[in-house]
Amino acid sequence: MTETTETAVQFLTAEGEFAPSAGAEEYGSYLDRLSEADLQQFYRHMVVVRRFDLEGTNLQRQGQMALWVPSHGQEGAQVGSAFAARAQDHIFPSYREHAVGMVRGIDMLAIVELLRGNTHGGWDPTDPTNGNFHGYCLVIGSHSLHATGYAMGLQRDGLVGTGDDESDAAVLCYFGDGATSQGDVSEAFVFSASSQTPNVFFLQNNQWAISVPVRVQSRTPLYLRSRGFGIPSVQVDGNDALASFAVTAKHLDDARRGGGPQFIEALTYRMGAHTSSDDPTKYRLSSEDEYWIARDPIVRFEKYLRSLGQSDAFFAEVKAEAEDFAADIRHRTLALTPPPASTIFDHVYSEPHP
Ligand SMILES: Cc1ncc(C[n+]2csc(CCOP(=O)(O)OP(=O)(O)O)c2C)c(N)n1
Ligand SMILES: [Mg+2]
Repeated sequence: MTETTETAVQFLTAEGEFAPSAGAEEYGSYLDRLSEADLQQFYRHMVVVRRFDLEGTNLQRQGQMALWVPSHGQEGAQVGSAFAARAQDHIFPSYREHAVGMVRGIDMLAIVELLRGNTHGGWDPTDPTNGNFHGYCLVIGSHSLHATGYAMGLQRDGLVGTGDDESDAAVLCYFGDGATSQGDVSEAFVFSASSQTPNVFFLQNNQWAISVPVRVQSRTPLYLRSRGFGIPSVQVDGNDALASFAVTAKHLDDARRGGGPQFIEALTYRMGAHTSSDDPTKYRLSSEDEYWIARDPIVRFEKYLRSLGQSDAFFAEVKAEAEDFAADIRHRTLALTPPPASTIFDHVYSEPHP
């Protein structure tokens, strides 16, 4: 039905118990970087982004958006990995990395504006408020090339492998299981391996590429893919935010230090529809959903925090915060006005022409 997690690095079981898996030893020390406040932030981000995501779906159903692309179910993979990145690292998302954007501190209304058709593109990753978070990319896998090219640029600017934690940078690129079937991703692997670029390729294997299951796309587990290109790889339980954090932190460190590209396959599940234009009940069984609902990244993290003594008041506070966040997004969405048509050219030509 779905890939197992037998080889995957895991710290938290589906029941929220701290029980490191066999392959977890080399990653354990990375968890020392997390304070109690960080753990609370992990939870807060996951809960708030899930509520944000639901509001996006609601707004689409009410005719306020052309399309919505849900992140529901993938919050553990996204929040853990995004937390592992440093301020100077660059992030190349595909199109459902809402939680990554939130961790990087972008104004989440920007995602609504994009999917409402309310911008003419022109996302500026160099704007200091955008956290080195690059634009969403709907052309599957294409941004793996942008990420590789960007990393080659960092090398040429001398921003890799100097041993300086403050300035050495890496590039974290997110894509899906379906994207691994694209030529662009293979080409990115070739160039990245040849130039030993500071890339971490973070695959969220959410088990589906719209209606095509991952087993149809690959005869081997996907984490083995990159090894033929000379890129080391690891499989992680993506619904375990701690494992996602620790594994990404290690491989980003390796990449920043000049260790070349790294590949992470995070096993997760797209709990809802591919987009608001999709009906997953047409192609998958509810038993599969149930299997993954029992592995929900947020439920597991809540159980873990409760086992550490986190109070009911904290969980109630986060829930209220998520409601406020969604209400604010709704309010600001309804207040949006279309940009002047002429601004479409602002992001196309570097200079005016006749
Ligand atoms: C080059 C290209 N081909 C096809 C599509 C249509 N398409 C949109 S999403 C998608 C599936 C992508 O699956 P995956 O990479 O697993 O990412 P997920 O949506 O599951 O996060 C396809 C084929 C596209 N957007 N771009
Ligand atoms: Mg997928």
